[in-house]
Amino acid sequence: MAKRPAPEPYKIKMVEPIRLISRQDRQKALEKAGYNTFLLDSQDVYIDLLTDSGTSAMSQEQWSALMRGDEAYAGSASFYRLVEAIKDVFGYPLVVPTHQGRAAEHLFFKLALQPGDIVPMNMYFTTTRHHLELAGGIFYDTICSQAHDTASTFKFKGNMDINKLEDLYQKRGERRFPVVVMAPNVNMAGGQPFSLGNLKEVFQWCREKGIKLYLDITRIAENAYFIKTREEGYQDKTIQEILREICAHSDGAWMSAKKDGLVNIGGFLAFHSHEQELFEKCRNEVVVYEGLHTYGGMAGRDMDALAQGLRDVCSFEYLRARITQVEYLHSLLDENNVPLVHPCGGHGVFLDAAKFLSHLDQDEFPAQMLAAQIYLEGGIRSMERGNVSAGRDPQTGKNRRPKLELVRLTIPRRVYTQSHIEYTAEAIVRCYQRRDKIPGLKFTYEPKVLRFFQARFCPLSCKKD
Ligand code: PM9
Repeated sequence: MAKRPAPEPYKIKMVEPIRLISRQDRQKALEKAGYNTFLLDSQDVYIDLLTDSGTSAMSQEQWSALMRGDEAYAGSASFYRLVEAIKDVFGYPLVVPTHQGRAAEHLFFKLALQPGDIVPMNMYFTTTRHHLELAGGIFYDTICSQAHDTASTFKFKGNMDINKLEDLYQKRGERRFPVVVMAPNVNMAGGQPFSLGNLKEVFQWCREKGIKLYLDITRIAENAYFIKTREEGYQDKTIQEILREICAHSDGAWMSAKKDGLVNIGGFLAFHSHEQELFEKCRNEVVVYEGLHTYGGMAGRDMDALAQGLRDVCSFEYLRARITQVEYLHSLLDENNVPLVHPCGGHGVFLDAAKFLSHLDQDEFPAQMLAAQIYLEGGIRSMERGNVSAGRDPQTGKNRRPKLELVRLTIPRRVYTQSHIEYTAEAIVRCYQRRDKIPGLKFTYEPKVLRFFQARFCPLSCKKD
């Protein structure tokens, strides 16, 4: 039987109404949105599991911090409080704020890469790879093979495969190999963590070769929870100690603060002191795209809310309640034999759409259609993470057909209750029971860049071409 989540270390002070519209209206909303859950209006959504990005509920300490926001254009006190928090929690002394994660990625790759550089990562993330490629870099996936197998129960599927890295390094030819990027709780792999043991090995490998190691610390606290609960030797360490140990094995990082920062908007780049040169370049360039280097696109109040959010997220009791809630949904679905990514990840439950809709070809976009059907069934919004998200190969023009064809049920932090989770599981089980009757999709509109955000589709049987 599914294990009840750990009770939350907080109670609810303010509520936001939600409503379930009729099935007929959901069908109309779906057609209007071109079968793309990104194009649904939030007023037509009952339970919104599209993303954990910018959707957290803030704590009373964060709301109080918001009121302290210093909105000075230059040298805002809120900026210094943010720098202090980043230094305390992660140990990085040099900070460049940005309005969100992709802005940090843009600056980092633009300034750290030269065209033709090779950049290995533990799997890709959509915006990360896009900015890496815009800067002329060449992305390589060097994550461990277990990450591509939804049934593998390996505890650290976010680990980098050192042999793949070494192989790539040996075969690089004339190309530069300046930086390796590792992300904790790898999003596209199902929210899967890396181990500190693996990170240390990669860091050592990079040091020996004079290569930098940067982290995308967007979901670092959730990875730290898995290190504490799964990796030998870390049970007695605090989350903050683990966070400091992770960051000590890197040259710097960027963060989309909209996830583990527990805020609705924000991001930053952060560096250890030996990276002064790259820090200076980013600090110079941020004024072109984001704003002055002491706000980088964020309001003073947002920087204060983030400074507090980074301190809040270090609570083990909070992380345990959050992750056991996600695990509860995973167990309810697993008990009903719904095909899933195993083991359960940190920020959501990932359905294996290739197995769920095994009668569809990957170019009939099973994950896209499954997300649409989950909305139709229960007013629940989820997200495709498969062939549509992966885009087309620029060389061949063909769909990339990634190994993972997933639907992500992303759980916002501190937002939904146990009955919302149970309702969600029941709706998905009903979809699973009628899976044979679900058809595939075809594009009616396909954007050239990050197509999953705005693409439109219709069922294969529809007349539009
Ligand atoms: N992630 C997510 O829903 C939001 C938009 S993309 C569908 O998972 C990582 C690991 C992310 C991420 C965003 C970004 C970009 C960088 N790295 O959204 O620009 O998961 O703040 O961050 C999303 P921003």
